[in-house]
Amino acid sequence: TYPTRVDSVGSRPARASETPTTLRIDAGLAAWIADVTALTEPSNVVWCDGSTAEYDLLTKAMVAQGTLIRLNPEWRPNSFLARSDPADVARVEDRTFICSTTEIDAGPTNNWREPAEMKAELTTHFRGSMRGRTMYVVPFSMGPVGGPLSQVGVQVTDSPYVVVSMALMTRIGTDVLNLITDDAPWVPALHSVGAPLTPGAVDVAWPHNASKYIAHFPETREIWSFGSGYGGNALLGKKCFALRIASVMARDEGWMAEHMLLVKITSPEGRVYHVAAAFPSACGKTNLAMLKPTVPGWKVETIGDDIVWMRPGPDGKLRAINPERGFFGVAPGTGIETNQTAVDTMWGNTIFTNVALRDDGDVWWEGLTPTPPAHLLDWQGNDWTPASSTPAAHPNARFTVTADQCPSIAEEWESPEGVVVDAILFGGRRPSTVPLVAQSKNWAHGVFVGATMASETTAAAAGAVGRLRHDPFAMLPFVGYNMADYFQHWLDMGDVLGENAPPIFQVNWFRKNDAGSYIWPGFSENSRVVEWIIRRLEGDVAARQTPIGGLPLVHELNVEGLGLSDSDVATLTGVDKAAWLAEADETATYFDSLGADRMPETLMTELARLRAGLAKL
Ligand code: GTP
Ligand code: SPV
Ligand code: MN
Repeated sequence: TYPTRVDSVGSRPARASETPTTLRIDAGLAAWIADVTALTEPSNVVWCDGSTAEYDLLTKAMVAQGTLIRLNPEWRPNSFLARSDPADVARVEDRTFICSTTEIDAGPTNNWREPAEMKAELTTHFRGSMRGRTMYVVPFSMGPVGGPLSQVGVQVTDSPYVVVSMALMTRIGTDVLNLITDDAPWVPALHSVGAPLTPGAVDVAWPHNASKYIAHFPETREIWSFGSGYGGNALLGKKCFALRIASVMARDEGWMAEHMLLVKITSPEGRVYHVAAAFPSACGKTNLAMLKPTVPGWKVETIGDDIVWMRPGPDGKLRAINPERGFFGVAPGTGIETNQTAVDTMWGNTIFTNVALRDDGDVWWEGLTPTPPAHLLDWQGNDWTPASSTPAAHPNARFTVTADQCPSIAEEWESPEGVVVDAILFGGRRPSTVPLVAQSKNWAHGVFVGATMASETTAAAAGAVGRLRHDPFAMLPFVGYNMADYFQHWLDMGDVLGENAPPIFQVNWFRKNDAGSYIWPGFSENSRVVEWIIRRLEGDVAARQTPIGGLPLVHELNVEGLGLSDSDVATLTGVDKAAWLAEADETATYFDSLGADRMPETLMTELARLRAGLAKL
């Protein structure tokens, strides 16, 4: 290793020649760092080595500066609370851009800007944007370092909060730097909070800029992010690289980058299966990834909770890795009764963002425990009591922690070659229409089900919550190219996989009754659905074939002891003809909006089949 330079190099702008001399730095990387340094004018440059000493130094500095609050080490060792600016609390989809050369390649679902124009506009924002701040150079790997399915990038950022978050969420440091050579592709990821400091000025706890841009250049595989310090806007390895840029790489190279969890399931007979599941943001991926089954004999272990990269292996089977190193999980609703495993994971070494602070120096949020403490400081630092009318934690409050602390982590979670995917699940928040579980008829029908997914919006993105919207494959905000082309890529992967293509299932934990309450208990009880799915893979249970897929026979779905009425079970396992006909009409309109000339014929045929099948019911 080499000494990390945390000392200031003075008030003049740093020069790129001031890179560590003990390390071999790729010339292309050095040139990029020189350009970025000249553009953003930081007061010093730090090459991050990913060491514990570096992490500790950064957290200490942030505590002194006010960005982090150290939690009581008795309850939560080496853990911190960050309170973001109230105007910077979630992904900003309306400020997220796909800058392909032609607009059609960004598809109708993304905001598009012409690349040169966007770079010109952003250059004016980045000019001098790091004045008075330190610029950190963070080499990171998505996936195990050097793995055959892994990819590397370098994030430059002026946010130490982003550096420590990247350290938890990705593999950062010197061994990654060694992989960056002029003949190996790497993704430059430029980030600034956009809040230059004038000499003598006092910094704020959470600097950001009202003008935000999350820009992607898919053809040149570059990311430029300006103005936000939060989550998916700023930790550029995550949604920006591992989904938006990687989806383009995957299309070009014959693999898949998906918004999915990944679990290992062991049946009571000891047979092992791996299941990947795509649910939209804040729709239950982390919870299913850490499922504690209530059904005796079943075991679920965690591999990933948000992103999966999949590629056909030498044996022709689909192999998947979790490209991340940690979890950036939703705090509210995550508690001892719903996800004990997550609670156990964050025993220490955790960064909490926008949760409430207890008087004893620990954290709290809605749903952590059944009874709120009598007094808290809310996510903005204001006094809060159970009588308060606002939530103590922001609805998109998050915990950031490495996956190796998770008690349910599978031993193969870092396997560089990945695990074989035995089934794929699609789900979302659907108060009506969609049953608890349905098995797609075949790959093409499964792709149709993925393409027609819809879900209620959540606090994970800025904007209205609870609005039903199309969210194909849970990838609406994350596909880096034309949506119809992305559907075609899924169909093409089915052709490549042939008989190795894993069966596809649709699930819905969020069906509501007329009174507006969830019918299905969810959480640990989702293991009953997992059991049915695995039994289908094994051919042990039958399915009732319907136009929307194979549904459980009522007596074969284990609902024992749940207190569900016969009509509840009928709702969960039935086909509501009128609702599905309306859904089909809605799908036709949606497909049309994606470009009739570009939409794969196969999916139009699936839609026609659905309508014909429903008509006969
Ligand atoms: P992102 O990290 O934003 O991609 O979210 P995610 O898909 O990982 O969602 P997560 O598992 O964090 O769950 C989000 C919210 O949904 C939490 O408040 C959970 O408590 C709630 N939730 C998860 N699973 C279930 C379920 O089975 N039933 C119900 N009713 N709520 C659930
Ligand atoms: C999501 O919104 O899907 C997340 C959180 O997982 S973020 O990293 O902010 O994208
Ligand atoms: Mn997510």
